[in-house]
Amino acid sequence: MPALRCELQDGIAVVTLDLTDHPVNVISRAVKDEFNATFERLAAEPGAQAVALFSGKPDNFIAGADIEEFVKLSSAAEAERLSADGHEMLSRVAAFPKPVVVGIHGACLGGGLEFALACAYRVATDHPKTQLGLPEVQLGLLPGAGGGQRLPRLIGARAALDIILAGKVERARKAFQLGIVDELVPPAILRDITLAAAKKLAGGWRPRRKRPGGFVGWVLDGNPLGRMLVFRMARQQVLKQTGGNYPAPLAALEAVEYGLRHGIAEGLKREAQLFGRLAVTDVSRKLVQIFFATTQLKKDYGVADEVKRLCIVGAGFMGAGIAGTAVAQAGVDVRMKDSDLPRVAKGLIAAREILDDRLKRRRITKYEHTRLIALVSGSDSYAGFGRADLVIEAVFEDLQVKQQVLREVEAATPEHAVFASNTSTIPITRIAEAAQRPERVIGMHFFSPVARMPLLEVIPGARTTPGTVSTAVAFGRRMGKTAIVVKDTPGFWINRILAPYMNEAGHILLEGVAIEEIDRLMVQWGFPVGPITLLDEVGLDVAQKASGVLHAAFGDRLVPAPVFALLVKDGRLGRKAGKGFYKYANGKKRGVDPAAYALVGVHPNGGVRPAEILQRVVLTMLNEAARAVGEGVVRSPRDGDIGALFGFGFPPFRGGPLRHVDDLGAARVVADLERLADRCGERFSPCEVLQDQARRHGKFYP
Ligand code: 3H9
Repeated sequence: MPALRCELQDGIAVVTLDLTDHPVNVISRAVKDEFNATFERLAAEPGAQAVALFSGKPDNFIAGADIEEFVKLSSAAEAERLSADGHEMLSRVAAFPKPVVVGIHGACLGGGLEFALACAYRVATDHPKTQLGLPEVQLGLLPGAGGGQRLPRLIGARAALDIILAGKVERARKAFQLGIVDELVPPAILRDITLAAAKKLAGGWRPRRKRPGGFVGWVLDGNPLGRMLVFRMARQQVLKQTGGNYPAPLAALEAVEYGLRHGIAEGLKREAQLFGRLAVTDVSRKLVQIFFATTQLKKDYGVADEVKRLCIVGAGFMGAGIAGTAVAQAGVDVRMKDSDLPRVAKGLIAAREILDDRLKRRRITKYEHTRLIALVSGSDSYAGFGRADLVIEAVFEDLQVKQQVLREVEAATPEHAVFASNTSTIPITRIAEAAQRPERVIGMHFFSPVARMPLLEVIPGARTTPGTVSTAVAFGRRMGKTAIVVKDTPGFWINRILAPYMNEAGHILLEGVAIEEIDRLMVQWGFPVGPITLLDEVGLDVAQKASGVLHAAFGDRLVPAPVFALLVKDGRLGRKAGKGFYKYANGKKRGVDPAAYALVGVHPNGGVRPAEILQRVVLTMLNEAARAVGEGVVRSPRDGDIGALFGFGFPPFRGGPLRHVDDLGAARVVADLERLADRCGERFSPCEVLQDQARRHGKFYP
């Protein structure tokens, strides 16, 4: 089926892109060929004075180049050619003898935006679905169809680098303010306004564009010296943020700088070369795999949920976080309940803060803010639960308390309502023992802070029905979360694989390694924060409780390092208490607290070598992850890896713990674990899954 339709309307060639066999529009090789042929024809078409391009999809403009094609690229030269072909097509659009305009509604990303940038005029709808950006670096690539050349020329180097180096996607309004889009219109008049612009341009009118950024913009972007400063600062920031682990942003920076220095033609050549190199790197391959794994996960259990009213029991930090995120993301009616009104009031304020934050960051309008706030209400009774479709409890982590809440909720809610527990340590099947309707009981384990953490673990109990799982997954997704379905075993997936990692950091600390040193090494390895900082963030009491449960379930292998209990006893619960391993003042981390060393009775003395620290903390996590996969805790290595990436920031360029085992090779992991078991103890004994893989050269991924 051809992807392009073309019709003449009042002297304008209206071209519509619609890949009928694909959910979104992408620019594949075949689409490129069609564009080339269409433009060749239109150049010679006397009835067309201008060209206007639209998408035939209801909510998508162009999602970029076809990422599926990247997977098949076998050499840098082939990838370079792909980019050069894109340049050729878009240079033809940019130099087309008749004005080409675009009417954008829906996602306009990567190659889609690069197409738009090559056009003479861009009109976009002000709809929330209209988003524009160059997310290529998120795939370990750079904008390879001229984005790194045309965007800085349009909006200035500073603003362009801000988008390109972070792989940012902006809403239409912001894109308009930045000057990426020429006109912003409601969807209903997109077509008319775009055609009118095409007509005016055909008549000789030229839009006048102000360079954004005013005087400062001129000083920094408009002269070589200012630009040098911009690039130097950008390079420093990239190095700081990527720790040198991601080559794409630096390559993108080079392509932009080179183009501004040597002209667009040379810039495009350099861009193609760098794109070619990046496309075949291991990092890009991993990030592309993560993209596909995440989109596949969106489809699993992909039935529409019917949740219109969400009720929450427990208006504490978690409950309020769930309430605020649910209303902000899913726009549902939310009712909170706690035991007394002051608690409810506190919860309502905390939920509202999430909406205030969205307003401040202009993710929602004032009008939406007011409308959404009105959707959240609270009470100290179960009044209002009669209309609940889903109830999430976030009360004290105690089996009896949770079972009591379950009984009360069942009495107050309709038959169809799902009861979800936000427990992190209690088996769902145990909670459901108190249920009249155990088939409607499930676990929804959110991570703190709910508004920011992207993962949700969904845990069916022994008697939970598939329909209940679908409701929980679908609602989690509406809340903007990536949901993985995990088995009802202690620690589920995330805490199970985090526990040995945190414990090992504790053991190493007791052997005399400085706290900052452990954290620094793990950040250098690619984690967003080190394990000791993570402990402070999670809360030492929470970590102690979770590690206690895991110890009880799995025995000495997961014995908690004694440091946690010592800190908890001293009231050092981490950031929330203003003291933990680190000191905190005014909400900011202020360095390691020497008192923490005194408390655990060690003085940092260098201790274990860095290479051994890395090996111990990483391998113990990989070992536990492999074991848990063997027990079916996650449904696939893909779910396990996505969980680790989104749950606690396992370094994306390493693909996830199971992908990392594959990269290292099970035989090597087993040999290293055996050496560690001899030296440091039985807890390192390689699990059966790894031993088996080592014997038969097996892997988690085919
Ligand atoms: C690029 O452009 C490079 C250029 O600079 C230079 C080249 C030389 N390709 O996410 P969804 C599929 S790099 C192939 O569930 P949503 C996706 O896999 C590209 N397939 O929908 C899924 O397939 P399936 C830069 C793609 O509404 C289906 O579409 N662009 C592509 O939640 C539905 O996807 C990006 O990085 C693609 N480009 O979100 C944007 N995009 O149903 C990546 C999507 O068979 N895409 N698919 O499993 C997105 O961010 C989201 O998909 C989007 C829609 C926001 C567009």
